[in-house]
Amino acid sequence: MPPPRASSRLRWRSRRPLPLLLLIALFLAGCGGDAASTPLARSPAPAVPLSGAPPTIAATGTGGSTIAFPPVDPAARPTAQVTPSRDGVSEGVRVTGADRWHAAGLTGRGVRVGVIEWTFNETEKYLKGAKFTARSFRDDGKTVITNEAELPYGQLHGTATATIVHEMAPDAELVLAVITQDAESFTRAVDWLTFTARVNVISFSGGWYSGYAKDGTSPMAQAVDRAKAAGVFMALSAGNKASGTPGTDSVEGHYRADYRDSDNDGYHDFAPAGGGRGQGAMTIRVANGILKLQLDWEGHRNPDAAYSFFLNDSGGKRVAWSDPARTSDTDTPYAKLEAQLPRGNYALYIRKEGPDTPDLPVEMFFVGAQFPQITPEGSLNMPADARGSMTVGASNWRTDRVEVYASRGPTRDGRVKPDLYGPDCTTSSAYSSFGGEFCGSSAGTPHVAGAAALVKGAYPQASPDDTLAWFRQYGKTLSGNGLRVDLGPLPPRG
Ligand SMILES: [Ca+2]
Repeated sequence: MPPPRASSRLRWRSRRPLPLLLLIALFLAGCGGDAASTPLARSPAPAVPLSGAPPTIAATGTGGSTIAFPPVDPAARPTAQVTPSRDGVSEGVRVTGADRWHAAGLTGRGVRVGVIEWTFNETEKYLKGAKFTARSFRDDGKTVITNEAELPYGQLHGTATATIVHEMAPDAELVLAVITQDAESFTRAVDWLTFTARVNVISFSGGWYSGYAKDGTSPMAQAVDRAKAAGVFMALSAGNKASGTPGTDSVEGHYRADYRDSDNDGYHDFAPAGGGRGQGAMTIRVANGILKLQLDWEGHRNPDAAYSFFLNDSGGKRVAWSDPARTSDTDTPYAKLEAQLPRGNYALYIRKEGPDTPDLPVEMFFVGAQFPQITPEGSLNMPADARGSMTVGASNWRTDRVEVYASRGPTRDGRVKPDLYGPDCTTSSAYSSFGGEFCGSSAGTPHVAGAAALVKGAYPQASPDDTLAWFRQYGKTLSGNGLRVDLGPLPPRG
């Protein structure tokens, strides 16, 4: 059995074997079939009574009702002095002030949180004391998967995220939804959690990188919008693809450019860092483990265009090349490569296929390599681009700095993302037995989801935009320009 991964984020000096990370839109065929699930009993949410005072917060999100939160005294919020965890509970509970809400009896009781993932393993060990049910959106109905090939983040990732939600909102009821790598299963899971399980919050630490327009129009994004319109706070991870250059410890990232072949050698000109004449190839460093590359050319708009890419070794020999792929729901073309190559330098070439393919924007996401040229802008995954998404980036709990690898917007239609940051590199009971921290937006997202559950428990009338407005009022401004989730002062008793 391979060693479990202690982090959702891949690092250059990763332990062997390099675990799979998501990137992938491996659109598996024929996903369908609902499995049986445990019926959910709905319980009323006890509320902290609203005092009837004038509104102090205006919702600033898109749509949604606005309620009047009672005034609170910001000075009543003590400065958290957070030290590393000694009990396995995430430092994020104390960083965000959730511990103070717990002490006041605000624990998310009566709130239901959906957590979406590819498997939930060892829940009996790590979700002890939590109230939860599980539902499968796989053909085989399983909720516990051990085949690593089906798991973009490994076996414990889902349980680790659910554990953070539980630690943040210990009396919230969890509904664990197991999906496949086909994005269509995500869409079904969101609709079921929203309209059948009737959750109040959804947490999803994952996403897709290719095959869809990153402008909030994909089927996944539409499902997110439906959920939000129905009152669900959608906490979705932004991803960790804003780094991945040599000299960093990150081996995942994003490159984007307009295709250009000014020297007519048949290959995309990679612009050198200092400007000047482009080069026909980019020399990338491949790490140990599995290399995953995906190339998009806005195929949803250009279904007849085709691009491909390949890698040459240092001797000029072609050693790996892309395969054409299409999404299962929208039939959008893209190109992908998954390979295991010896660690070292390789020349990456991108070219157009066929005389009718115009010059289009090309975008590549990579895992298991480092690129000398990267594009942090637009490095979001999907459906973090959704209008209804409360997109969460990673900020380090110790420093309150935005992580250099934290994926960012804008979306292709120019909207700012992420909406919030959540603490990462926190202690995780699921991962700590292996000596690791839980880093990346996968860790930040369930902290935000759990915080949203606490607000919802205190203010059952709060819409998703109301909850976001609460966080915008009381969140901590980060160095690196972002807002880290914080519960803020205790709601007044009235
Ligand atoms: Ca060229």
